[in-house]
Amino acid sequence: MPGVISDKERLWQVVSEAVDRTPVTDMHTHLYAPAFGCLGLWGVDHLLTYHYLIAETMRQTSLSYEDFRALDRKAMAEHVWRTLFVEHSPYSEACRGVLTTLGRLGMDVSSRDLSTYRKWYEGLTYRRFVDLVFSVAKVKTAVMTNDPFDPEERELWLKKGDELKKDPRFRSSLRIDPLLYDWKNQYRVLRELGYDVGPEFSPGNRRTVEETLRFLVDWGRRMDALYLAASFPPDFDYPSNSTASDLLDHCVLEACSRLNIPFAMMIGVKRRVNPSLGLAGDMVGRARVEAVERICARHPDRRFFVTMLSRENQHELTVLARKFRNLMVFGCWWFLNNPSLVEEITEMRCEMLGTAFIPQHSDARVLDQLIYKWDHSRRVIARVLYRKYETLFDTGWRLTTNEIERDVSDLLDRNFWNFVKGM
Ligand code: HDL
Ligand code: ZN
Repeated sequence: MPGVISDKERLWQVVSEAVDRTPVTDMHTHLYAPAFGCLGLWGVDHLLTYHYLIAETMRQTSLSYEDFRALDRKAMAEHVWRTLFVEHSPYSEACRGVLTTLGRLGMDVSSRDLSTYRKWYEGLTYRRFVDLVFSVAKVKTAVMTNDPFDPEERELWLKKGDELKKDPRFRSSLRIDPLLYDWKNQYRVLRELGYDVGPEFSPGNRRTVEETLRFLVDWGRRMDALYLAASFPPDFDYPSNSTASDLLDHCVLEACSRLNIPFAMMIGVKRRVNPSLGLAGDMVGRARVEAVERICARHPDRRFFVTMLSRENQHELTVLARKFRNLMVFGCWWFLNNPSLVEEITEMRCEMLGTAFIPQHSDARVLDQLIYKWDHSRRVIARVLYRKYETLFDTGWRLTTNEIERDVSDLLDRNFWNFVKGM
């Protein structure tokens, strides 16, 4: 066969280059296209005030939560820099990520001079910076988390509509946590938007069911959403006597059917265990994989992206994916997005799912983060994939460069699009 790889040194070279160069589709981010204006976060001060770094700073500073929150963005960034990068060595994953990003953008990280980093960004626009970051990070598409229950974003969709969808590098997902878990307040949003829903959601209230379904389909079409998504607490169960379970059965999965798109479930987050930390105050909890088993079994015609937040859930979830072809496991989410855990989880998935999973998403909130989140993940994924191909090589099996590039493209890009399209 042409291009057969005949030794392990060449094998490593082919694997590492394929993983390093393959443009990725990043299926879950909190980034925004330039048309969303100030919703798009970028620059070194936003990098330094990422909620992961705020959680780490608050462990090392004597400042009270209130005094820290009262700081303006620049002062907050300077406090994080001083606390985590000057007074202590910045080897945590989120700290290292800042330095990887600045270095990959061409700054002299060894200067340790925050003012020179800030100066580097001067004169840049967000739009121009999108071009640069997508090129450096080799990201081809970033899927946004679009929330119609966020008043600022909702207004943008109502006023600017299709203008928000013009940049093909940014695609939408329709995020519906508030509908599932805060109906008593959020039903008012649907009523304001012209959907005749009542203060209680019950399957017996056909008008509310039909109007909620109409809302989901209308907004899925408005956004051209690639999937509907929600996060779920550790105690999520399905089916269960709960508004969330009823909404899934009577509205959400039917909307996915009419839109012919998957439903993404991100399971195992306990919101605001420490409210003083804001976004940084969320916790992980072991969840019920049986709930995923039951929803996949009860809805064989629906497609489910699933990621779980607890390390303890990963083995069961991987085995479950072997049982249900309508289940696509994705990412090493949030507290799992650390090299030691990405390595463990990715190896387990390779061993049980072959190439039929999506190893990573960035969850980036600040545009610059695409650079480090994908740089760090690619290195681990390359190491794991090399080990898999090496054991294959030891059996006498021989691979070609094209085959390895095919597999890597499946993992980092095609698996996502094929699952969205139901192929
Ligand atoms: O619910 C989610 O989408 C999570 O990813 C949260 O946004 C979380 O705050 C986060 O950014 N994790 O990386
Ligand atoms: Zn997220």
